[in-house]
Amino acid sequence: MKIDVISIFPEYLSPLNLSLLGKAQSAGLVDIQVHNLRDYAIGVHGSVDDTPYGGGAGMVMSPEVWAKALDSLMVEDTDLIILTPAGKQFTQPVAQEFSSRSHLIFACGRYEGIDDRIRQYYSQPEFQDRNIRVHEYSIGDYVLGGGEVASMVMIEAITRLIPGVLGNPESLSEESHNSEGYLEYPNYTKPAQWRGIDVPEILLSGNHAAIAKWRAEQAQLRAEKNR
Ligand code: 6GU
Repeated sequence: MKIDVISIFPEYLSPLNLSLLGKAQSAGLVDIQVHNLRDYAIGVHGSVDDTPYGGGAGMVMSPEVWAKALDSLMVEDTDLIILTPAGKQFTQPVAQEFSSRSHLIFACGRYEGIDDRIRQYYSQPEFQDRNIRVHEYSIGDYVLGGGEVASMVMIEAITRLIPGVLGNPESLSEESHNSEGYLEYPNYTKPAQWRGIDVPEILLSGNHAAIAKWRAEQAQLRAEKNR
């Protein structure tokens, strides 16, 4: 999978080279390229934004600058993901869907966001015919300073589902026991007693069926309490 990320703060995305994703890149499973939007700036001052039509606070990112960057990266079969708090909610099923795509572009907006004509332009039939799909995603109901952290959240959730990226693929089948897509039962490791608190007896029993049943019940209790 090829991933391009476009941002005015490319250094913000340097954690993408660490840990699991660093290894996945070295192994050739994922190729992540971060691009500086300022490299595509126009005009003598090299600005990437301007005041909003209709008035109001803040600045809007220029469609001309964004299109210069996007035109250079767009190929047949690309998913363009625009990060915005006004986007659709990113969830585990969405991560699953994107994990089998060949090319993702993450457009990280700052300020009041990217001129909406970028979404409109790349959604036109000529782009659909080239299998270019445009999406707007949010990672949750709160406002971040920009799309950079949101893009990293999405990239981590998506790439760990690519076959070969996780060291232990059993972690994935454990997760799939739950429709929401993640582990919900409480976990314990040694020591069996710590600061006066015991690990639940059943987990020491070696009775795998009973342990599975207990974990399912605990997951249910937790979901009722926290969701
Ligand atoms: Cl994608 N962007 C921003 N700026 N804030 C967010 C978000 C995205 N998702 C949740 N909050």
